[in-house]
Amino acid sequence: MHNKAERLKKVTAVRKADIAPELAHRVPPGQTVTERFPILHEGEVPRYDLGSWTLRVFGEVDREQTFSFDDLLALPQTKIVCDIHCVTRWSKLDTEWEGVKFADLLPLLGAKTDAKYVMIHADEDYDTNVPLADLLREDVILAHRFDGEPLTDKHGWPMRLLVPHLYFWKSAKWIRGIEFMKEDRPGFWERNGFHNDADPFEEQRFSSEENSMPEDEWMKKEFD
Ligand SMILES: Nc1nc2c(c(=O)[nH]1)N[C@H]1C(S)=C(S)[C@@H](COP(=O)(O)O)O[C@H]1N2
Ligand SMILES: [Mo]
Repeated sequence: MHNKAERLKKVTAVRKADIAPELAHRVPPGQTVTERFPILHEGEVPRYDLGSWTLRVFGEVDREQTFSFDDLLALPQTKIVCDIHCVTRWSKLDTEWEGVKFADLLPLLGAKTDAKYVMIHADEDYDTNVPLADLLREDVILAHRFDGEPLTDKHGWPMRLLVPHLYFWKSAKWIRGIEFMKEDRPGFWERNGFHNDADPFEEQRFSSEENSMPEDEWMKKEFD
């Protein structure tokens, strides 16, 4: 790891303007870098018995299917190192994850050719929409490990989606379903004022200009 990256890690919150030039291009506008891992979600942290946890695949597919945790572990596993960016203005660089690449899973799912959109369903009553093309990027995985360890409950154990190139609300924790759709449909935050596309480098935070995000919102939340 570079010295500057090492130094950066000692600081809790670094504004983009204060970040080393060789890292600055990785930090989207309006974001602050943290070495910590904020915990954000609606509702309670769900608890599971791994043996009865399932991931249901439905909608525009040839036939509905259900995957167990072991089914997913039996598939090729992919490690990803990526930066993550939350709409509440924190970014975290060089995060390490492991799981099943969405592109590796897709051939098993029997999605119909006109299913261009996906709704990811998660507990508790969370959902988020992502175009299939975005899910097919090389670094999109269904993650079950973070930083060399199984996911913690609060970060989405046993399985979460990881879509590094979009704001982190698209990276649903506690995923339970993948629904293929012909037409796009907004998920939870997308129905509640957030941008449908969520590209952090384009600052696609909100669906309306009237919304805003205070700079220190995330610092009031829980962290690892
Ligand atoms: N099931 C579920 N997944 C969720 C959320 C949620 O409320 N429920 N919140 C999203 C939001 S807004 C963010 S920023 C990230 C936070 O993930 P973290 O707690 O691991 O940092 O989870 C996303 N995934
Ligand atoms: Mo978020």
